[in-house]
Amino acid sequence: MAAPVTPGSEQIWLWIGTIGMALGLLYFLGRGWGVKDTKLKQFYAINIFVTTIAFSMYFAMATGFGLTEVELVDGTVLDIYWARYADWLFTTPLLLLDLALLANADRETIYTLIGLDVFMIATGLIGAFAQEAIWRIVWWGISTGALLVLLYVLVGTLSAAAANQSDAARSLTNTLKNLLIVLWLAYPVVWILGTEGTLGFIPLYTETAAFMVLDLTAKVGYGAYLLQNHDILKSVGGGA
Ligand code: RET
Repeated sequence: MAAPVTPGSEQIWLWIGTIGMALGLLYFLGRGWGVKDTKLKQFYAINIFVTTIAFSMYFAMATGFGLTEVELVDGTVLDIYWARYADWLFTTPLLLLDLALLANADRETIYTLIGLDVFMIATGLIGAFAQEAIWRIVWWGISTGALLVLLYVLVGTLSAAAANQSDAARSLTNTLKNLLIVLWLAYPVVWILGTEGTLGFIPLYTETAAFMVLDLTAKVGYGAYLLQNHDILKSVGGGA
């Protein structure tokens, strides 16, 4: 086991992320508290899970537990926040589930999306720990390929579902889909330009800030926007 590593000046962003996720969690808990409708409840439950996981992983990173060092074959030492992958491994499938349930996607499609998503995060994690720059970039390519297939399947699923959705549900689905595509595509860009990619374009300080803004928008922003629409969420999949 590597010696403990202390976070550098990027720690400030990790604390802001921790507080932001805690506030998001409290907001979802507060709003979801008295909800009786079972469909609506499941959306609250998903977003409460997402912010709970993210809060704990941000806390782990801010306090140094979620950080380790990876030594490359050329002797370079990288600070790697492994806790990000633990967060994403569980939260990204849940965020996809929000959209899939809204579109009333079938079980096979949901499993396909989740399978691709887990593969994407797992291969990204391998990339983050690979000891040769070239293999890091190759794993990044594999993970990004999975992301592109995932987005392709998602767009196809959502457009097929559109025919059976109310106008309001379709428009909410579209807004969330566009938000998801833009945000999720930014992750591999930050990764490859940041410390993980070893190309040295973005320092760890800036990279940490960028991931924090993306994480808060993709979790709290996206969830809060979704949960503004109680009437639509109650009527998902037909019925009242
Ligand atoms: C990694 C590794 C490099 C290649 C790709 C990646 C994709 C990450 C994504 C993460 C999404 C996270 C979200 C978090 C919510 O808070 C793992 C960076 C493609 C898409 C939405």
